[in-house]
Amino acid sequence: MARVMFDLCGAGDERFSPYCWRSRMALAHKGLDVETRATPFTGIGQMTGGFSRTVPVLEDHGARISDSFAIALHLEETYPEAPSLFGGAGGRALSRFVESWANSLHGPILKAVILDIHDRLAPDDRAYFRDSREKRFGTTLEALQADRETHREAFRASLLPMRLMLKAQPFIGGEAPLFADYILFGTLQWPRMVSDFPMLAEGDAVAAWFERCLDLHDGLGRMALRR
Ligand SMILES: N[C@@H](CCC(=O)N[C@@H](CS)C(=O)NCC(=O)O)C(=O)O
Repeated sequence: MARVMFDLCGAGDERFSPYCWRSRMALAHKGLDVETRATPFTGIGQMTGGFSRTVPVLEDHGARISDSFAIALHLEETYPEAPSLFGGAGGRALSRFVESWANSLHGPILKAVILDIHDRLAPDDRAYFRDSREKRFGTTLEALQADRETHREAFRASLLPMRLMLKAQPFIGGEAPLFADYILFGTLQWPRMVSDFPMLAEGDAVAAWFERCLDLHDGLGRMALRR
């Protein structure tokens, strides 16, 4: 296979990285086959030959790209005949805003499921994850997740712009999804893949949009292995 994506994995091969999901969906949108290579946190540097400290990394016929947005730009430029990920320069620029906004949701999500993420990891990754995240937050994973309802409430309140937008159109891209949808989809697929703690409220228009996204590309997101 000439196209390989290094994809973060849990101990049971769960693929849960929000950024990797953005790239998986972008590749599917373009109709491109890819071998996704299971990559633990502690294997990223070595498996990518020192190229990147983060995943996703895409190898595409000799090109090597890290960063999910850069991967989408590469796909758009390299495969212009396939369905567009941005719908033009304006859409590309606006997607940067969606990226920043979606990334701002990662704090409350992470705190709500941080111990669940830890528990999905292989032993080496568990030690690395606990050490690096406890240093970052200055407290234990247990203490962070103990307050998960509060973090979830903050997260749900932050979704208001999306909720209001969905009154006018079914996707951020309009009538059909664009990369901007995959950005937020990745953000929400992350807790779904590692935790039974539902981040979205039943009956929320954002939950309905997320369900639509799970069905895209032959149910790529819905069929992903969860343990
Ligand atoms: N801006 C990057 C962020 C990638 C990123 O932070 N990936 C995480 C996985 S979700 C990672 O590789 N973390 C490595 C680590 O924490 O050591 C992107 O959009 O791809």
